[in-house]
Amino acid sequence: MDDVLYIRKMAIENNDFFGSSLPMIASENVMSPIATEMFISDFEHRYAEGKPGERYYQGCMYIDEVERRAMEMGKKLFDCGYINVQVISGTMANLAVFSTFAKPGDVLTTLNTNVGAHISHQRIGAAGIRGLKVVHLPYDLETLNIDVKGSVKLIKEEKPKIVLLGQSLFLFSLPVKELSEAAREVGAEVVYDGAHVLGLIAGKKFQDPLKEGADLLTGSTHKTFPGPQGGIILGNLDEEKAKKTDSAVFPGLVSNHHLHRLAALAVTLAEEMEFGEAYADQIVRNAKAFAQKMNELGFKVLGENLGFTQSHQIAVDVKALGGGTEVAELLERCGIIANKNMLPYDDPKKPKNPSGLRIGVQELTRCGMREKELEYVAELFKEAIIDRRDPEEVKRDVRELRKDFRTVKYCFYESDAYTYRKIV
Ligand code: DSN
Repeated sequence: MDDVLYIRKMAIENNDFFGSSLPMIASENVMSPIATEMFISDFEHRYAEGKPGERYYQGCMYIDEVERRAMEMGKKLFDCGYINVQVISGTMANLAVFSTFAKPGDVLTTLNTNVGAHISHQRIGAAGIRGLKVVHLPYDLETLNIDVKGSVKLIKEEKPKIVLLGQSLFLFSLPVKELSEAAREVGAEVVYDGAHVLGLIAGKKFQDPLKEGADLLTGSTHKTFPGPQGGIILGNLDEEKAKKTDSAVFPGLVSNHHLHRLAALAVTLAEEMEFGEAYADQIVRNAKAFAQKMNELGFKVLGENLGFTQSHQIAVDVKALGGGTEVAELLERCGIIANKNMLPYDDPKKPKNPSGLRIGVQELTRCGMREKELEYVAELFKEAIIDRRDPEEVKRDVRELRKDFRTVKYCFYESDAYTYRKIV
């Protein structure tokens, strides 16, 4: 029992910690209360391998309804003909697509990690696990974006099977149209990894990659899309490609597809249809206001001449202020949670002490903060990092601010996101 009590104590303290801090990791979010409820439903205990109505188990009539409804809502929300809601992570969504559309030895073009691409796109990640030859697209430090001319040339020379677009440090929309045209010429599939911006796409506040020429949109469902940790694959595929992609997920990579997650995803899809546009709009407003204020307060925010950001993220160069590692740790002592991040001019072979910080506003926005509060958060960043005010004092102000912003908004039943729900 001691171990159980200890683990529970850790969980309660973790709730308290995040509920009294400023969580600004760009890949995280909190679920709505009804989506959260799905995690303690009996779905959590069950298996449902196969498709709705064609399961390998009995007892699946209720999850069949949930899965059918999730698929219908997802296709409607993202305006597409194909969806897979069984894939249990964004990395697995990528691996399923890599396995469907390329074989070992084939070329995949993508960005490198220092310019923001995800590890699953790389030789050390899912792309390498599939045995793909990863060739990096050139990047333009002026526009903080893919170098279109160089990339078109590279795609024509390398003739990849997959042109993969999308990043984890994701500030601006990408040249999907231009690169899709080049990809068509060499018969490559265009895959857009929208893990970070999925909620902004759903809310129509970011480019719609499927409309601009991408064949597939992969993602995770717990960042700007504020659902359970999990994955999703969307697109417009013919029947044969759809079947192959589904088979890569099940029976390829996933046995059971975590039914409580699926039910929470279904709830989140329904809530996004109702509240997604308002939420995405406020996220982007908040990110821009926060970036502008940080810049005014003396921080070196990337993309000044580009409007800083079009997404939920901002990137700040803190090399002269101690470097990404030191500054992220200092912020943690102040109750502000963000992560160190490589910036596009950092050496991709040295990720341990990068120049930058990546900061996301999606969770604070979800809890009701608007431009005014984010501008105040920027002031707290200045006090912590530039003025080097006592971290305990900054933390007191953080706690004070947070008290009024713990309720999950943009959903049907608003309630505190961080209260630990004790069963006994
Ligand atoms: N590594 C995550 C991120 O923070 O962006 C995505 O998987």
